[in-house]
Amino acid sequence: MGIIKDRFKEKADAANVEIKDILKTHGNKKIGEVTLAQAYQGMRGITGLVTETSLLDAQEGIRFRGYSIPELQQHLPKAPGGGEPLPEGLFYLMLVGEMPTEEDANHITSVWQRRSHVPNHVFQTIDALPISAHPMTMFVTGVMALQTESNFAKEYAKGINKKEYWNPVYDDAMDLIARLPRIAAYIYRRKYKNNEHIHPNGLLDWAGNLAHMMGYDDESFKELMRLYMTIHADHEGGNVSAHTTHLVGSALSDPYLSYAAGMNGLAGPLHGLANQEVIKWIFEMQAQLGTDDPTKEQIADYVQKTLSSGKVVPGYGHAVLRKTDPRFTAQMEFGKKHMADDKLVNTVWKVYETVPPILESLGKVKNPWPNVDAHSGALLVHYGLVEYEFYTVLFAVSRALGVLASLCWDRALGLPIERPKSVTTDAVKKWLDGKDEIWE
Ligand code: CMX
Repeated sequence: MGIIKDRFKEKADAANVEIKDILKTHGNKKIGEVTLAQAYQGMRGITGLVTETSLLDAQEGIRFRGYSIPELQQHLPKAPGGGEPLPEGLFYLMLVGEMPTEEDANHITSVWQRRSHVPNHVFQTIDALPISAHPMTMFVTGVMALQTESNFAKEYAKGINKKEYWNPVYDDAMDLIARLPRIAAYIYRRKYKNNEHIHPNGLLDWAGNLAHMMGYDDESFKELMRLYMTIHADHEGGNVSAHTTHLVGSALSDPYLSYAAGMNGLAGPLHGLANQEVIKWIFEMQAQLGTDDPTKEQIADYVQKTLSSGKVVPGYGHAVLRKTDPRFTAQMEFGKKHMADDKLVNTVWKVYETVPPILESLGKVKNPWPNVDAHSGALLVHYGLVEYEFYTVLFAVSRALGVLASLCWDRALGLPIERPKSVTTDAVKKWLDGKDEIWE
């Protein structure tokens, strides 16, 4: 087996023993209570999942295996001469549970380089879609076409022992992550750059190579990609993309099917598609106001217009977070370092000063602060990546790191098929009348 695979298996075996012991002694302890409102309103705040790779705190933000984003920026290995973390290192941290050495991160870079070949039928399948198709449609279609390569599906068909499920799932996760930059870049060049493609550079790291294949060879853009791929990777288990990947995987659908399902969820405007919506919203505001440098007063008026037409302000609010998203702050720091005078980036900062008090004044928005999607687009536009419909594809490439590391853990821990209980309103009414107790 490979070095990383061995380390992962060792950790998973130890965790299995520990979890068995916890469940034997404490399995009947209550972890919370569920209210009727929670059942009707998106299951907010119900603790009902185990995801090992990261944990979200409403006030502080995400921690990956205990490390906050600034701590990741400090401790994760960097590309030579670079200042931002290598996503390879974050993947190692999420998978193995320990901070990687530079050698570990470089090892993953070379493994992903080796596994990055994308068979031709994947490109042909993408090419069969009209050029007008949304990049996320092309992306998920490409991933589905790649499912022909699943080791897990082949091994399952042969009758693999359930104790071994984790092994081909691990291989599928590594293969899939390795291949995603090529698929993403292909879609970008097909849709926006006259179908003129750029070969991978075997000397570059995973995110650097993605930038290169898209046609962005500026070193600071590569740094942005490393940061972007790191901060979008995971946000504990309950968000739509992570939960869907986990849920579909629990039916033993292979990692390609599970990840594609999760990314269909990421493509929703209340989740990952919000990153395109933010820039679309700002571009529309600029067009309506006739300026690329709106004042805070003009922005406030535009926000009110958005709200009064029954729309959300994209990039603001969160189901769990109750403070400015540290992923927003990390991007703001990047903006200050690399493009402090950029007008669009400055507009994003002015929006940040304007929107929270307005949302707060509505009295119903639980979190008026910006999330990760409020900032990312403006940084991309700075480098010329103005095609905002593509942004969610970048999010999806990054999100693979978290959801596929989690899927490896799901199978290594032998987690069962997920099947929570649902009820009908009729049953609820009977239960409230004391006539039905079957689901108490
Ligand atoms: N603009 C306007 N209204 C908002 C709002 C926003 N940014 N955020 C929340 N609200 C509204 C909700 O629509 C809801 O209104 P109704 O009661 O009329 O339906 C009310 O405030 C309460 O919602 P909430 O409990 O604060 O938020 P939810 O947990 O239901 O939803 C989220 C969270 C992210 C979907 C929501 O804040 C939103 O729609 N934000 C804009 C879209 C966005 O940026 N999504 C990206 C999230 C990050 C990611 O996953 O990538």
